[in-house]
Amino acid sequence: MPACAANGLGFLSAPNRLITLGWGPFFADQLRAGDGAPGRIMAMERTGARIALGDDERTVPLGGRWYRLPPEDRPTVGDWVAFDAAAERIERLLARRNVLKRIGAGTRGEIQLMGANIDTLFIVAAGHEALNLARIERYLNLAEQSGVEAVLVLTKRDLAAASKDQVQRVRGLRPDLSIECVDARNAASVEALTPWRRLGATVALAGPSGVGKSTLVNTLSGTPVQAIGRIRQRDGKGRHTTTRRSLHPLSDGCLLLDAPGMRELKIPAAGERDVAGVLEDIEILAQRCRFANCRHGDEPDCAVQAAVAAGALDRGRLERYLLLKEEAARHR
Ligand SMILES: Nc1nc2c(ncn2[C@@H]2O[C@H](COP(=O)(O)OP(=O)(O)OP(=O)(O)O)[C@@H](O)[C@H]2O)c(=O)[nH]1
Ligand SMILES: [Mg+2]
Ligand SMILES: [Zn+2]
Repeated sequence: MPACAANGLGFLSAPNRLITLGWGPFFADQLRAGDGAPGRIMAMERTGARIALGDDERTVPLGGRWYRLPPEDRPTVGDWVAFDAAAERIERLLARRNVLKRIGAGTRGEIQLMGANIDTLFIVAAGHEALNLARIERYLNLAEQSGVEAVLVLTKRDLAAASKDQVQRVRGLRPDLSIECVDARNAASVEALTPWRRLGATVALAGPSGVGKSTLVNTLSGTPVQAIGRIRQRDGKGRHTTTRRSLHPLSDGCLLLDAPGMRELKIPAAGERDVAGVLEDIEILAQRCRFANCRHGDEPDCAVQAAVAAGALDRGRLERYLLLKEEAARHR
């Protein structure tokens, strides 16, 4: 589906549609004569990069040449590229305004890209439960390092108001931080987020599983574009409904980047250590294993072992992951 057919701005000409995808002089100045059409990466799917070209959308596999580059130089969601329509391939990655990245928790510290060319980061947390200040601060630092404005969005205000005490403590971290409390399912309630929905702006959502990131995307879109998780009765936690990063154009010409929530393992011996960086990609792979309880050893049809065999996943990284899981299971 063309990126803008869904968003009510279909009457715009192709160059204007590019503006609703976040196009601007910073990128236009980088185009050279003979370059193909500019396109924005909306999602990295199993079959390749889904690229919005203004009036068209294509999914193209990433050629092997990209994998010879360091992870930071490979295309990621939110990137602008010069697209060669005849060859159906990405010619060139345009320089980024910024990129949100984190270091995987593994000892080798692999870089993981969370999204490129972001204007605002919505740090999403459930307001009815205890806030994890350490996590919020990590996201605040991440936004600052990348020159991205951060907003704290506290969801589930219909269940309980966020505690004044906790909100005060967040204010202690950054006195000028915008904090918005919403019922993510309610269109009137999420109007509080309108100031950040500027034409061509890209807003990235980050936060743990089950806090309502995809719910926000759906309510702000006005249509169910993303699958929503059910909450487990046992502990009220979400369970990784979203598995890929993807950009969603809204009717007012801004874009939301939805992302999978990250699970955190707590390892008492080392204090509260966040190993989300190691976990996320392996757990996403693991969803394609034949067995739901696969231990990624010698089970048949193990997607994680297949990724190691294909050179897409570092074996040492998998070993560290299995070790952490084992450790966490012992301390549960
Ligand atoms: N009562 C209430 N429920 C909410 C609110 N926001 C989200 N939910 C519910 O919380 C559950 C999880 O929501 P999701 O949007 O799937 O959460 P997510 O952050 O996208 O989770 P992952 O994709 O796993 O990272 C769903 O059952 C939503 O209906 C809210 O503001 N109030
Ligand atoms: Mg989600
Ligand atoms: Zn497996």
